[in-house]
Amino acid sequence: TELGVTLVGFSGGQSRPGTDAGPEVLTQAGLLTQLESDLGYTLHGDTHVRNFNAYQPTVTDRDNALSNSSTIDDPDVRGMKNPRSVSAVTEQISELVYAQARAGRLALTLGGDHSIAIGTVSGIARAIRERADTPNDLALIWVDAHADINTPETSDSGNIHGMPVSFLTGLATSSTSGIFDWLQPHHKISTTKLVYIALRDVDAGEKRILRENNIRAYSMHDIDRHGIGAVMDAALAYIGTNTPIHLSFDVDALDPMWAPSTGTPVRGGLTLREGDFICEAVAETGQCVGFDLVEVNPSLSQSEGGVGDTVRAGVSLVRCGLGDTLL
Ligand code: DIR
Ligand code: MN
Ligand code: MN
Ligand code: MN
Repeated sequence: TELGVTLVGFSGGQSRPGTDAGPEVLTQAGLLTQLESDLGYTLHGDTHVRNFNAYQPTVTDRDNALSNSSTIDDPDVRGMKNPRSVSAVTEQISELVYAQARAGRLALTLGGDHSIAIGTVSGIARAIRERADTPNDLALIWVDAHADINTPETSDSGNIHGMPVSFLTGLATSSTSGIFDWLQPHHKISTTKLVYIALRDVDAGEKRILRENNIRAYSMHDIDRHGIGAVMDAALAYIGTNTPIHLSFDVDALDPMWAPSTGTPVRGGLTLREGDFICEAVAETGQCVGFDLVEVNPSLSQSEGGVGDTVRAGVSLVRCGLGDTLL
């Protein structure tokens, strides 16, 4: 099978340095080699990590152009931090991932912070609309402690990694030049095609958005009550067959016991087996067209061995999502 790989070294969607090194530590652990030798994938795309932190957006604003600053002059807009940088980087990712998905390849993206999903999901949604073998629009399964559906106006942090789903669904829009004005209708997904799993830290404004738009969400409470097997059955039944699926997995969906090296850990999360099961269940459908693993930050570790634990968990999640089976 053909795999389109995109390795995104980027941390500008949040404020803690180090998550740009996620793809490096995952590949150093042998992830891509395992996908080739154990799972039989043929790899396409750039298998070297691209440093998107160094990517300079074109600054058209005259005040910014006059600045002598050596760093990107990227002032806040509507409270968003690094808006031009995140917009430019995700636009690039969207084109790269679009090309992989358009060619019929399963698009694997390693992040990087979760803002990069503005690029991955938009690129795949667009490719799926053009592909004759995929009659239905893309569905999105978002596995995360957080809903990442703040609009710039509901966000307390201003971090764009807490907003990707609002831009992808059109709940947030921007017509400011250079700030997500590249997002077209063909890049977007319907809120009816969105399913959350493992939520447990959702902002008040986000809860209102989920409720008002009747968005399908399975929290940790639902997983405790019904078990991960029943939750995945319900999630996949809601999406239906013949619908391509993108799985965007934030490693902080796992309990910090399994994945401590991440920017915003929240206790009370998934066990490693529950996380692997989610990925296995999506792989089993045969409908998976895209997979992101994001927010692995090797600079952060609460305990000795925490980075190694997190990387091993990440490798396991990707293997399971790409069809590795236990027997
Ligand atoms: C919070 C945290 N809801 C925010 N979001 C995180 O900043 O909007 N997402 N950590 O992964
Ligand atoms: Mn996230
Ligand atoms: Mn199609
Ligand atoms: Mn998260």
